[in-house]
Amino acid sequence: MRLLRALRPLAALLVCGALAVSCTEARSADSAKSGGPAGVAGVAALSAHERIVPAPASTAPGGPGYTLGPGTAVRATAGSAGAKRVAELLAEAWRPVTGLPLPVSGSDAGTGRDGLRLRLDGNAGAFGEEGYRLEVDEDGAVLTAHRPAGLFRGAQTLRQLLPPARGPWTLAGGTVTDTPRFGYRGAMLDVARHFFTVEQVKKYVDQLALYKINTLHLHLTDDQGWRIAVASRPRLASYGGASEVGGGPGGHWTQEQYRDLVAYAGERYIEVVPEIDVPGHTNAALASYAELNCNGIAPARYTGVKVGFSSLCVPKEETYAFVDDVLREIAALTPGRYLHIGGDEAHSTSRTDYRAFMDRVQPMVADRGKTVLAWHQLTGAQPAPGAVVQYWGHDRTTAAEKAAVADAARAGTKVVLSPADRIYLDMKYDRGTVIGTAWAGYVPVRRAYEWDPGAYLPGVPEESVLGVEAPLWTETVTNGRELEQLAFPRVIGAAELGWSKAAALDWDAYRLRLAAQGPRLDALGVRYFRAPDVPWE
Ligand code: NGO
Repeated sequence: MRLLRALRPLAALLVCGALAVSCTEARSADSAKSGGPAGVAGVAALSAHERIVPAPASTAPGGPGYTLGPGTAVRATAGSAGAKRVAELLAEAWRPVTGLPLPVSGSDAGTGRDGLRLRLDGNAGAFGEEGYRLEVDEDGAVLTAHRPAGLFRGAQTLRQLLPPARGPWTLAGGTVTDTPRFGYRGAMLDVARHFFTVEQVKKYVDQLALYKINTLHLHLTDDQGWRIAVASRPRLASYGGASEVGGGPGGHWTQEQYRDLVAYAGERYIEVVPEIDVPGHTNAALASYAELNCNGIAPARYTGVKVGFSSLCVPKEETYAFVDDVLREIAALTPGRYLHIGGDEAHSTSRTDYRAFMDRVQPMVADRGKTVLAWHQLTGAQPAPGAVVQYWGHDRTTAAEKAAVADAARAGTKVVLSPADRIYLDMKYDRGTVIGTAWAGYVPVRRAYEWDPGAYLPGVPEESVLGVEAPLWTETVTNGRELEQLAFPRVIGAAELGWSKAAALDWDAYRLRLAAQGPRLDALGVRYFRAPDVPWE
């Protein structure tokens, strides 16, 4: 058995190379068979490369690996501020746990391979924006990418190759070559139902980054609170932000705080998508400015959890001056491509009004140089050319509603998949879960993982799928611990669905690899749910 194990890296190399199959695929299938539901023993048998989540496109383990020591430095391609920053972030992640100095240098001059080298290679275009190659041998590690984002993703693989909590700090030897399946791999946080501080969101950003998530969608406004300062409409934040579900004090971010958060995410190559939900889900705005109401009377602030009762006044010109003010300021705060305009559950807006509203508002997004993202109800209007819709239906969603999304996809609209009964992180895991809701049913870890985004929605082929996003709505979530309990481990599965090739998605293998993440999550202080369907070590 031991001999077999020792020969496995070599066999994997030969087989993967000869048959031109992904080594990860071959090895996953192998571990699924040998480990199967064997549980904890199966987890212990996993090699360092087999533990990487999301599963890389290909791995070829081999050789003794490199042990970090007091002399280890991290060197980045000369002249690239991006590469140097990735090197710094890697060293910052490792210093506390290893106690090593890990000096960073912005020059990779010299051909020596000692220590860690982060290389940008202008000829490595095949890696695209986020792909990378990581080679580790006894002298050190060389990480190569075409773009700094690829170095950052590869640095997360490096982090996962290091033991989570105890030395010797040996990086497993071998090569990982990796590119993502989808370009959009998101998580959403609703900071409107309950307010979260920038520090809390940064912590979440750090946790998401380790699993190669590249998009953070922030649901900034809803009936219960408006969380971002808008200079031209100050009452939105000062009044509309001072409430939340349950009657707490709420809160809002200044534009400076928001910029800081966006920059923090940006350094981790996570694009922030701000959402201003219109025309429904707008009670906080309607309460702040009376003229936005058709009857000119501002309603009281709202702290309950009902949906679908509020609407901006579609026929009034004031509405568009308001939306334009808000979108102008939010666009100016957004280096990213998208402005999310919500559009869900506008039950108090007539169909005709909804269409008229979207016809006016979508061009405003384009005028600010941004692309429209909206919940899939936008297909009830005319999605603008280039608009992206976010599908949040579930198994019981009507065929007609699904068909409308398929029709839009056929007409060129791209789709982000967030099926509620799969990756809504606010759904309870099971009947024992205390926080969360269950309107779309319970979502155990297995259910959250076992679906293929490329073949999920009838009539929406893989080419139309931009990627996946796991939303966390916070009607019941009031603090960081509850957030982590619901998000982890399911958001890790969403990250893998977005990154790993379809052939690598296999529950029996994944549950072992996920279990192997337990000690790493423990070391990072992530308060994850020890789901019963995963054989945690
Ligand atoms: C729905 C609704 C939200 C809720 C959420 C709760 C969408 C897109 N609109 O999802 O307002 O908070 O469910 O799970």
